[in-house]
Amino acid sequence: AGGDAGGTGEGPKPLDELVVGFSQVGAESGWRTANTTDIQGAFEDAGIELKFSDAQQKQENQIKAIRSYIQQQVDVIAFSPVVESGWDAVLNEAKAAGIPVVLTDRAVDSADDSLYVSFLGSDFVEEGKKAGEWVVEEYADADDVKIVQLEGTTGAAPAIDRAEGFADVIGADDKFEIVASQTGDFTRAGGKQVTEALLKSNPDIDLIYAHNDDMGLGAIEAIEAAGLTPGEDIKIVTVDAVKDGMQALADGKINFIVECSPLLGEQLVEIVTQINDGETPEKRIVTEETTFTQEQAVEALPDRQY
Ligand code: GZL
Repeated sequence: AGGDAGGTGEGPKPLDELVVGFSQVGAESGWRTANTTDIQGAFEDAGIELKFSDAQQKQENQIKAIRSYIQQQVDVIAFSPVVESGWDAVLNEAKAAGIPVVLTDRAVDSADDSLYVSFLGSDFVEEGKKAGEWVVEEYADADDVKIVQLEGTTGAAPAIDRAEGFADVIGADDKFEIVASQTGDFTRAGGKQVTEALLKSNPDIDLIYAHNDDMGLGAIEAIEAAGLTPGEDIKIVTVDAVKDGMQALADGKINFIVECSPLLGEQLVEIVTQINDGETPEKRIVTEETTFTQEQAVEALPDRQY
């Protein structure tokens, strides 16, 4: 597999000669494992070789994986950057090697957007706003609302943007107060530990806004361990809409979920084939996603793919 995919040199390669290197964040959440399964399945269906590495949520492992794909002269490199910053050096090495890079799921904050061909993933600010809009509606008649925020991985685009979108919306009314905000690193264990600690220091909170279902599920365990009823004594809003989150929503333990689709495999294959054919993919491709109330979760659960 030569360094230049389609665009220059000998023109489009047969798909069974294409090699793509993918660096995945890790396996920290239900969303992540669904994302991995979908991407691996899409490349298998397309008959395109996918070299895959799991970085255990460490940026240095992703940089090592990308360098290894450059050494192997893969045709395209794709990755979901665990955090936004610190990528320019390795992305310039890929550029110097003539290997196109595609971002999936999360963004990088590089000023130089020539370092990647396309960014495929959700609009996380929009997701935060959707969560905020539900809170404003839900507490329309309340005088003051105390909120705990469970943040995703520090420095990760979804954590930064979901906090920004949420704050934009609830910031319009000072009856909403985020009394504590801490990272649970997108994991169930992290969500449980942080909630246990924050319940002790903030016994009278009304709502938990968790940046993903897994931290919300951890919060449920902590709330129940404290003898309280999740979804009633303390309401919970999360993002993702993976099966376990949707089950908790249907069971009334979570109150609202903003969907973040992990099903990026087919669109990533499409981008890779466009690059191979010497075409220029869209620079920014935003995934389609919706929101779920408890009633909608009961309806949707039987058909959920992930
Ligand atoms: C969002 C993705 C986030 C999910 C979490 O696109 O990056 O990472 O919301 C996952 O569940 O850990």
